[in-house]
Amino acid sequence: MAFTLPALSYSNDALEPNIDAKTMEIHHGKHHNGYTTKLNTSIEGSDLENKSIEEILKNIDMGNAALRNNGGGYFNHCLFWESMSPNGGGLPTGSLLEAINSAFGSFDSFKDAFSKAAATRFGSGWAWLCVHSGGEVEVCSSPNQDNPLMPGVGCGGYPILGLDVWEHAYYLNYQNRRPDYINSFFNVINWENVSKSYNLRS
Ligand code: MN3
Repeated sequence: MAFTLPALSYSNDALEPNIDAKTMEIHHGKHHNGYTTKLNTSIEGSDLENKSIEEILKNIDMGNAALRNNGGGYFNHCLFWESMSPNGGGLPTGSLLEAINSAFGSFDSFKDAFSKAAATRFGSGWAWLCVHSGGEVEVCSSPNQDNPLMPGVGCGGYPILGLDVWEHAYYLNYQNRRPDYINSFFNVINWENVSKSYNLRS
């Protein structure tokens, strides 16, 4: 089974002014579509065709650049779209909020740690909130299209929230102001989806 580009559950302009419509159109329709097509090419005719993307990434040969970049790019952007909502922002609730408070002391301290991970990732990459089995949460970041499911990357947990800090994710609207983009991301975080993923993986 070939992987397919998932449709967005909101329109390209739904996240404005935090994420502009043109960026969403190009990011989803061109960049994510490109990773999807190249992922399919890289697994064509191999036994990976029948594996889930999680299984592929967990067992990946990090020397296989085409699979690493495009498999990572496919998974990361799927999570990114689900990490946002036009009705997002605010604070998580329930067991996820408890886990965040337990790990960071407060939601504001978590926001600082996540924002710092995103702001200090040199060049292109991602910031993550991950859950470990048992429910502990941790923040980490990774370069390029790597993610913590891959061997030896990040904190080794399961990513439940991801922020793309490649310039293609924000440059049209924010130019060099990555910290402003990071701050705006918090206005659209879909905590309902992140909580669902937390409950599933903890
Ligand atoms: Mn991207």
